[in-house]
Amino acid sequence: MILSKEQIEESNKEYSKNHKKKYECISDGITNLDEVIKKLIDFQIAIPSWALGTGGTRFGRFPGGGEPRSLEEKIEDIGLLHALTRSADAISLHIPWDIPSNAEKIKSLAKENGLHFDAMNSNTFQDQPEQKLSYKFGSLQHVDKAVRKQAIEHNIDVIKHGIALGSKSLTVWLSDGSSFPGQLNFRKAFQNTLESLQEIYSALPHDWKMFVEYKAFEPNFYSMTVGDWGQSLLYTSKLGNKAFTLVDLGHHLANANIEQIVALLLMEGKLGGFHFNDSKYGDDDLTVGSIKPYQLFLIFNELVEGMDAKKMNHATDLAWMIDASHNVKDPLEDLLQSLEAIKIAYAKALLVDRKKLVEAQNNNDVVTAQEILQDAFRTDVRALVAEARLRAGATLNPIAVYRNEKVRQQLIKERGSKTMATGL
Ligand code: LRH
Ligand code: MN
Repeated sequence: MILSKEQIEESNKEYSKNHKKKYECISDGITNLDEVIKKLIDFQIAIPSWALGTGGTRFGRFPGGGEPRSLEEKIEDIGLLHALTRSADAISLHIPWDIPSNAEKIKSLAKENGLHFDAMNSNTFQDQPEQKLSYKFGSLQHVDKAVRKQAIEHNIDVIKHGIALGSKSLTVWLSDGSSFPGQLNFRKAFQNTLESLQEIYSALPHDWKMFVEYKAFEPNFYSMTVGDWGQSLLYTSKLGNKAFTLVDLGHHLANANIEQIVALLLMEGKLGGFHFNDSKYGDDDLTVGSIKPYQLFLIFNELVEGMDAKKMNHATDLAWMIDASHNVKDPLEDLLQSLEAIKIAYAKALLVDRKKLVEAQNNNDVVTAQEILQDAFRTDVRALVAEARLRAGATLNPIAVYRNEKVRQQLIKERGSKTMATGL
């Protein structure tokens, strides 16, 4: 379903008066206003191809209807998100859930929707129907060299799909690990995994990156072979300068200080990117900023400080991706909320008075340092984020337009109420 420019302009008329008032109110206090708005416009987030349908758990899945039945329809849905927000100009594909039937056709359809392909994701955490050897006891770590070989070949196959689509990176997340003490020799598992990753790494084109995503637990519940940022950094340091660590916000043990992990990975030049989501307990894959918005702000605070210290380009030097699943919400509305939460956290981090903060830190003035951060966090920046959308040709109020245009109803009429998208 395409949203025309006219529909967007028409919809903005209803909200522009209220927006102007709010925007004038916040903008007169900001010195580097145009720079902040430009940065917000340039900041684009990739949408996962596996999160456009209703997700589920082992206890049940309740599809909401109108789910995309093909990669083409997934591109259409992401195109709609981008038209509404001008903030989601990329797709992150998962293979084999979304194998492109005809790469050229898929690439041009994406282009028509203003989209390109971000990181490709391999999958050696499920056995495919025609697969010879099982990944029940792992893939790149497996004690059997033949299983490792099969998994390496799959990753190289995924790179080939990515090259055909113009992607420039591969994300490797491994479910490998163990569920009981004694089941696994940790050292051999690490060495098998490193050796396997080195074979995949050597198949990367010169201008590609490899992201090694860590996770503390699930589906293994005693050890994960890429279990935390330290282990991922060990792999990426041994692999080479095209390998980086990917931080999925839901992949940490309770109360981990993720913003400190981000600061140190950035310092080491080994932070590759993010899978944004939120969680209260485990890898809940909930809407970004819905449970711990202050943590998300603190992460962006470290990102802005650390990237500026290295003169990095905020929009292009790291991979910004959402990785969420939608059990009770309309997937597209949930993704619109996540996009908004990410831009809000970034906008607040851009408002932090860095000079005063460094001064307070150098004077061990703890209260002032905390007040400087909380002042930015407590600033309502929604009008700034909306202004960035408006200047980029998007809507002032994406969810309202999505509902007023009865998008889900139209998708159900077009695709049916029982369609199930591939993915989690
Ligand atoms: C693992 C993960 C990984 C994806 C999968 C869909 O929990 O975060 O990034 O491959 O979700
Ligand atoms: Mn992830």
